[in-house]
Amino acid sequence: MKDQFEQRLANLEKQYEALVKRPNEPLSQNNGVFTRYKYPVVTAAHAPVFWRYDLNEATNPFLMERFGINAAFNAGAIKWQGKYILMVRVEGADRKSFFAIAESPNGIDNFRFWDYPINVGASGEPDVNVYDIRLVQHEDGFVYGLFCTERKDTAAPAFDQSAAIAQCGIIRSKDLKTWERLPDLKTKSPQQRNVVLHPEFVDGKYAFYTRPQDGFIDAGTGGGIAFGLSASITCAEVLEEKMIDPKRYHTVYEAKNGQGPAPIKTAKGWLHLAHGVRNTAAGLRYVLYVFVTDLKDLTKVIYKPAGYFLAPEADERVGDVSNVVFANGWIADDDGRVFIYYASSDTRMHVAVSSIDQLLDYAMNTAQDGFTSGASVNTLTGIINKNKELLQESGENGRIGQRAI
Ligand code: M1P
Repeated sequence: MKDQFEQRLANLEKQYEALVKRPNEPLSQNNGVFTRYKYPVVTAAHAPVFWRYDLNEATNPFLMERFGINAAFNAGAIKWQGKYILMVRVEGADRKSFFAIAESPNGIDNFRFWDYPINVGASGEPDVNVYDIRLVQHEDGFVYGLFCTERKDTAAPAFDQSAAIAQCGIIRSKDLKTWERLPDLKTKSPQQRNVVLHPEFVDGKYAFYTRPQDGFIDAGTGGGIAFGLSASITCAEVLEEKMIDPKRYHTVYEAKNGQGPAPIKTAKGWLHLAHGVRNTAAGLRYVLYVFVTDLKDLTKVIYKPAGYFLAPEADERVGDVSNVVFANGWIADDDGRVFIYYASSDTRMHVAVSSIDQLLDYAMNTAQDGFTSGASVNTLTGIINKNKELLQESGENGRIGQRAI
């Protein structure tokens, strides 16, 4: 029995080390905007062996899993003391999510969880579930984590055990290890998810991207990305939410949308990553899109390419909630690269690498949505005409033109 226990433990540890140390590889095929990587960067299997198993043979002779991990997804991200940090939404077999930090030396592989999950403390009524944290290094000196805190909707009838109320929880830290819980954000909306803190003060106030919403799943009259200010962060309250990026008919964000991570400041404007949701016969489809807001007027969208920036592909399409990509973390590195951390199908984390230059080029030079098929045909015809002219000028029309026709 002892030999079996030890053999099994040795195998578990070997497999774990092989997974965590596996080098990642960029995929050669890309669209020029970003490069995907071959392997997910964090999965449920990245949870340490000493989280999942009681390693004492006396109390666990079969070396059974005692704490199942179902998924590792929707991570906030920050570069901290030279390391690439993901604050991952880890979901146990019991469906409860919690946050745990996984750290990598290079941002693309070798992500390893810190020994303990994060204790977010409590503010008023205990959280039943917490998820989708956005990490922000604010100019006030703290790192903030804004996340969704979910509690049972006690006003719902007893037969409905799914009804929940989502609101924005807030924690802050100066070392990422100990976190101070602040009171939840107050807004007029009955439901709040996808709330993000802007990294700078605006008019001397804390600025928030919110997502007012009527129901827990259904956006109702809400469902767009809004913007609001609060004089305080220790008693944060946004009295007025100004809609800056509303949901819209026949777009990839027709049903609802939400701010991704905090925007990145660039010379051309604030670069935003968001998710858009539309309904299909197969259920909701979540994709990512990009837009840019004005440096002076943060509520003014100045560039917004049509459609999605990144959509679920191949294995990413399948998981606990299929046909979903979701991003609440990215890292703008010192060399101009941007590491975009996205989760697929509420199951695992991936990275796509781009740069500020590529993302701005994409945002500024990709046609915006014309909102009709005719407008799309006009955009495409414009691209073809310009290319034909170019090819004729370069004298290659015969060869390439034939292929095109
Ligand atoms: O299941 C897809 C996503 O659904 C929710 O996103 P939203 O608030 O936009 O509807 C969240 O629960 C998110 O965690 C999840 O990935």
